Order: sequence, then C-alpha cells, then structure tokens
Amino acid sequence: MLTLQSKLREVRAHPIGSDIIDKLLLLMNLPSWLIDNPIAGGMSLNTLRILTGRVVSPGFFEAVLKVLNSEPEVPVDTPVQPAPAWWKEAVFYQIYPLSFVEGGLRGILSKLDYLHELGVDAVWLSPVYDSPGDDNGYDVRDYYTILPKFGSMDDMDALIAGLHERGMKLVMDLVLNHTSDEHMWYQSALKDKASPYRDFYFFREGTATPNNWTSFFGGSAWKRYDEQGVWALHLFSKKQMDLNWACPELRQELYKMARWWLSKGVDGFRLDVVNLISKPGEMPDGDPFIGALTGYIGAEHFFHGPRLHEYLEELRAEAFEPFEAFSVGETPGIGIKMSRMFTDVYRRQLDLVFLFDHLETPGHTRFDDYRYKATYLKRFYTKHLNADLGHGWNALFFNNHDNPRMISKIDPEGQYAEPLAKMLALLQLTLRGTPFLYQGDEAAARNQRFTSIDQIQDVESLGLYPELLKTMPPEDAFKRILAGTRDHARAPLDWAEIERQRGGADSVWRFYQELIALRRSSQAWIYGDLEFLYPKDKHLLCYRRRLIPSGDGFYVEANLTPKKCASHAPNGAQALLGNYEGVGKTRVLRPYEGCIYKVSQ
Ligand code: ISL
Repeated sequence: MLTLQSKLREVRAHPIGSDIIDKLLLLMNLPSWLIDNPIAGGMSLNTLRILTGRVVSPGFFEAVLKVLNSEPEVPVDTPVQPAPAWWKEAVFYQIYPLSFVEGGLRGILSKLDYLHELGVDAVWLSPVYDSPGDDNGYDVRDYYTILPKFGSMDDMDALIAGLHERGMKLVMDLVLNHTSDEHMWYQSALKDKASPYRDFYFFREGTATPNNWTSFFGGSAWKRYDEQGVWALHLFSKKQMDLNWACPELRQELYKMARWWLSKGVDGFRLDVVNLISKPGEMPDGDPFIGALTGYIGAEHFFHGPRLHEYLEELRAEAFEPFEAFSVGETPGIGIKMSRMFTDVYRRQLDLVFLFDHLETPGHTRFDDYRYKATYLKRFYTKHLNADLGHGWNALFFNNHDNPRMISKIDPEGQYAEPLAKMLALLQLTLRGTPFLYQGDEAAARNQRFTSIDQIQDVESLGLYPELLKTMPPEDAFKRILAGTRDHARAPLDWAEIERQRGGADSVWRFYQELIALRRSSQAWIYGDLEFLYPKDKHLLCYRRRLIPSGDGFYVEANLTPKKCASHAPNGAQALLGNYEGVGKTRVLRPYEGCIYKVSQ
C-alpha cells in the first residue's frame, strides 16, 4: 500500500505510478531525469506535495494514490519466449465502413480480393451495428442488427464467409462502455424507474449536477432530463450513455451478445475505450489540476477504475475463451507499464492494447497546430519496444479513424508524402509487434483541406468548437479544429488513386505489398529479437532483427529527417528493400529514406 510517506521511487516502481509519471512528463514536455535521479527518487510524496503546493491542487496526490492502490497485484517479471499466435503473425487492416467504399458490407465484400492481393490477413471492422449515427456507429442502438445503410445480417454472414474462404480473419469493433440513448435498454431505463434496465446506466437524482466530470467531446459529462428529474452520465457525446458495469445483469447481457457474434464465426474484437468501463459508484469530483493537465476532469476516476481488471478477466473468461477469440483493447491514457498489466498472458485479460503516446510529440495534444518531428519516433520506439514486455505484445500503427493522417502531421505541405509514407510502412512492418494498417495508408492518404467549420461533421470537433470560442477568436478556434479533427481520416477513400498506385511499379501501394511479403518470408520479423543500434544518432533509427537459431538476421535503418544523413549499414550487407531507387548503393540516406538489409548473424 502506497501512502503520502512513500518515496517517489516507490511510485515509479508501480506500473500505474510509472505510467502516470511518464504521462505527466510528456504532457508538460519535461525530461525524465527530473524525476529519475536519486534526490527526487528519495523524496516522499508529502515533501513533494509541499514543494509543489502552489502549482498542484491539494487533492492531487491523494487522487493518484487511490488509483495506485486499486491495483496491488502487478505482473510477474520473468521474460519468456512469446508463444506463437495467429494475431502476432497477421497484418491487420482497419475498415471504417462509412468511407471505405460505397455499398456497405457488399461493397467491402467486393474488395476482399483487393485486400488479399495487398497481403492483409485480418480485417478490423469499425461498427456496422444499428445506430442513429451520432458518432458514426460508436453509438450502438442494437448490437444484434446491422444498420440498413450497410446491409443485412445475410451480408454480414457473407462477409465472414468471404474472409474465411481467403484464409483471412474478422475482428469486429465492440463498444461496451456505452450505448446510444436510443438503445431499448436506455429508453426503458429512462422512462421507468422500475425498469429491469434502470441499473444498466448511471442515473442520478437531484437538482445539482452529480459531479464536475467533463465529456471527452466537450461540456459536462451529465445530461439533464427535466421531465424525469434525473441526470445521466455520458463520457462521450450526449447520445452515448455510459453503461454501469457494476450491474451483473448488464455484464451478462454484454457477454451473451459477444458470444452470439463469436458463434457466427467472428474471430475477435477490438474493444472500444475498454479501460474506461469501471467507474466508482459514489461519483466523486475530479481533481481540477489533473483535469487542467489532461483536458478531462474526472479522468483519474475512470481511466483505470476500481474494478477494471476484474471485469476484463470476467469478460475474457465468459465470452472470449470459449471461442479462443482474439481481443485488442483501445486504451486511451494508459502507458507502457500498464499495457503489460492488461496483456500479460498470466492475467488472462486482453491479448493486445493500443497505446497512443507516439501520435503526438511531447508537450502537444491532437488539437495543437504544430509540425510533428519524426525524430521523436526514435525516442518513443527505443523506450517502448526495448522495454521488457513481460508476456505481452505490441500493436504497431500510425493511423486510425480518430486521428489526422500521420504523414500530414510530419509534412503538412506534402513535399515528402511518398517517401515518408513508405518509411512509416517500413517501420510498421519490420519493428516488433502486430501491424494495424488504416484504410488509405496503402495509398499515402493525406489530410483534407477543410476551410470552414461548416465542412466539419465529427461530433467531437463540433462539441469542442463552441468550447474553444469561449476563450479565442473563431480563426484560432478553427485552426485547432483543423489540426485535430477526426474528419481527416474519415473522408471517402480515393479508389481512382488506389487503382493507379496498384498498377504502378514504384508506388506506395506496391511498397506495402512487398513489405508484407517480406515480413511473411521470415519468422524473424515476428518472433525475432529487436535490438536498437546507434542510440546517439538523433536522426537515424537503426535496429537489428534476429531469430536464433533459424539464422535469419536483418538490419533496418530509417532517416527520420528531411535532410541527408550518413548511413550505418554494415559493410557487405545485402540490400533487400528500400523506399528510393538504388537502395543501399550509396552511404547517404536521402530525406526519409529507409532500407532493409540481410545480414549474417
Ligand atoms: O482520449 C481521447 C483523446 O486523447 C479520445 O480521442 C479517445 O481516445 C477516443 O475518442 C476514443 O475513441 C473511441 O471511442 C469513441 C469514438 O468516438 C471513437 O471513434 C473510438 O475510436 C467513443 O465511442
């Protein structure tokens, strides 16, 4: 049990403590030696509290201690050889059905040969369930029905069969933190206090707002119903009502639904914001300092809630294990050590999690209008992938439906769009972990050129905009929206461009195809060691992958800058693949050039 008398180094030794410290340092763009030195490490939290009293709110340390003490059991520290699994070997491709192709599920079915040709092994399908579409399907009205716009259950069955015929897998998106306010459970619960579904949600009576929590999409997290005299919790949009996992009947309903999909042949799930599912029933206020820092008041109460691990174990045991289903959790706000707590095989919770700390550089959030320096990727991966994973595994991605396109963040003008897209692909397919491509990555899709708020559709941006207007002029508010809006990634795919690239010889598309084939040609890319080299070189990310005893060994280097840099490739190494012509012919790497070599061990 950690207390105010505990030393900072003891907090650092706790996985949640370590991740919170890292997160704070990242948010404030402070170096880690500030904390990781003997003087700071020997300081008690109480001393730190006195020293930081002017900046930090009085309840901050207690709030952090509460989260830390909610997790007494930490993963065992014995590294083991990773056990083989299909999802460690697979290349995933995320489809956002609204903008992937016309024709919904039938349209997707018509593109399976396309995906197969690219080399993809598994599809993660963003929600296609019945939904009013307030958050493009992440507001589920009925988990058992397909939204008519996307097709029917027969089309879904055809999609599952079509994928399996090609040896591919299907991972559905499962939204278990909330439902639409139009879900039958919610409608019944709201209208009738005695409804069997009343306890499925967080209703609170009284005139005052139950607490100060804010929604991820702007404003209070509580919605008022004057007629019923109640408040209801929504951490996301006003139509996405949070589910109360403390209610055992709710959990059983959710497990039943997951089993129903698995019995149809679905191979696993991507679990939407799954680290948010446990909330303290007493609904305490959030600490204002943590709120100001993270942008979300109340976060310390729900980003790792009191019964989170218990729920995840139960979900796995009751819904996933009978089908040997795969699970990847979307876990905003957690860090590398906590990811081990979720994915350690002995804890039987999740197979994989998505971490987001590489999507912005330190000191920045998604809505900041800034240029992303790709050299940060070296710092991030060296720390992140070097760390002992315990028995866990990594997910490798640069894009998804919630983020502007990475190549536009690094190079807004698009001068290096092609080499940059290829370099990111090269990292994604040769580092250690499971790659998740997002639709359009294979054709170097870039951000949109929105010029006015009227063109924005994303519920998050539309919620944030009026909040921004309270403190800044419209031009500045729009600049922030333009920097961070999720609409960039949700524009319809440009199939004409994709087909052009598919037919071209040196295209980004072809490069992806070659990389995927290369990855498949040697198990060293999957299960091999990863060793980072030349740590002092700030511009080049260099590493070796080796599988002992198969004999395969590879050296990879990537120039993370738009300037020419000297190569470190070992003499005599055989150049296999690169993102420029004449790979490995000179000792100079061009802007964002990346090369893969075969080396003897
Ligand atoms: O926490 C965030 C920013 O730091 C959010 O971006 C958060 O991670 C994200 O909004 C959660 O995403 C998922 O759940 C949302 C949905 O809108 C997203 O599309 C989905 O990926 C609510 O279901």
